[in-house]
Amino acid sequence: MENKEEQAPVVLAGLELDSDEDFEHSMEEMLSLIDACNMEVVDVVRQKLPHPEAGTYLGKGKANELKEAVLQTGAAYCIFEGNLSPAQLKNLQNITGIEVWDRTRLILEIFSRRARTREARLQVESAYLQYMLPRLSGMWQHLGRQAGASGSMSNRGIGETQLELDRRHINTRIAELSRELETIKRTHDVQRAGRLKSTLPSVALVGYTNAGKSTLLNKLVEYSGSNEDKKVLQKDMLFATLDTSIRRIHTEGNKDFLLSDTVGFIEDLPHTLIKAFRSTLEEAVHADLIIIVLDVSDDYYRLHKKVTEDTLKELEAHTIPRIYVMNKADLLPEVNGDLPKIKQDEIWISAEKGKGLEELLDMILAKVYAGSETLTILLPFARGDLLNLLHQRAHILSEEYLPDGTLLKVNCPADLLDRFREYTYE
Ligand SMILES: Nc1nc2c(ncn2[C@@H]2O[C@H](COP(=O)(O)OP(=O)(O)OP(=O)(O)O)[C@@H](O)[C@H]2O)c(=O)[nH]1
Ligand SMILES: [Mg+2]
Repeated sequence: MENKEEQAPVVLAGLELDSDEDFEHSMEEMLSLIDACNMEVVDVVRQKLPHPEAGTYLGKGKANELKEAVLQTGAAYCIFEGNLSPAQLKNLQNITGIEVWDRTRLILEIFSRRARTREARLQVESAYLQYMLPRLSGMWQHLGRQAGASGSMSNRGIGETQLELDRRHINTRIAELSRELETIKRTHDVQRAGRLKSTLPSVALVGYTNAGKSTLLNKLVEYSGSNEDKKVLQKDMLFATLDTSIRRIHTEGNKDFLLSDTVGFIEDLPHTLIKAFRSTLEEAVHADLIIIVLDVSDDYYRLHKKVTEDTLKELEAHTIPRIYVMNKADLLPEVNGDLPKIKQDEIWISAEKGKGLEELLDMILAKVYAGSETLTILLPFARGDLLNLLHQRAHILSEEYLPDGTLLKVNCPADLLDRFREYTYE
């Protein structure tokens, strides 16, 4: 890969199909993705066609124009807005003489650069290998040419033997990775089960990349006066977050909950990546409440909302209750003055300016502690475990020691009601 400091020059190519209404938006998003990969667009080649050309994606003439642009600019990569078939990729690489990436390949590259934890690294490697597998022949053809140039062997022989070896090698590695990931997932499941049984309701922040999820997590931690001072990275860059972070949010009256922040979504998130990141995203799947964070200052936020909802469906998390946070509302002059604005399950806030945090917390608590009831109970002294549970989860209104045990008046969360009914005291 290129030196990280130096931005690799890129020619961006886009094909506008008749059916594609959001082409301009996709091209703009490509600029942000390329930027997130520390590369620089030096030229853009675009074409309008009813459908992609089978062999070269672009039309023949356009493909030659692309080659010219590459020669003129000295670009190191040619990146396509859409996704290319293995054959198209190979042909375009031959035509331009440089490395050709499609959108999926670019997103994989960003993920691989950002992956920090062991789990994220394994997930990205697995997604990358699955992507490469059907595209290997293009790569070996390239190597074969080099070997052929030295004149000692037949291109075909080297290419094909190497290809076969590589396929086998990669398949073995993919299997190995899924075993390792499965082990990590089991550990997570056990940890999650532990949290579910003994502690607090869980709330997950999800949404399009760059919507402000990490900013909101940091602000809520700060606002709740929690002493967890470990901030998560918030940055104006696509896919700043790749791992899941969980923080405990303190509230008055013992209504604490766990808040998680995770990898953002994007339109057409490559399927291999969704699959590979499933265990990272699993935190959202198991939440009691999902907060969908949207950047309302983005003209395309409705599209982002749909992408988020579709991705949740794919993760089978669409039945979990949700709140919609319309974030970055400070950038909308018409509402900025009177934030927060609340409409049913939607709340307009500014995470960055800290506007609407209190109201959002109220909405969260109303949801996760919905169905809670005030009970008067007498707990035998022997049930210290249950007393602890109440202290962790319930809002304790009064507590007094009687000869037979502890008499408590509590606001008990719905999921615990059954466990305490038998101790109710008239
Ligand atoms: N004006 C404004 N900017 C905000 C607000 N919330 C977040 N931002 C900015 O938006 C950018 C992205 O914020 P993040 O919190 O990193 O977004 P994210 O959703 O975690 O993004 P990924 O981790 O990349 O998926 C940062 O530059 C923030 O400062 C807001 O309420 N108003
Ligand atoms: Mg983030």
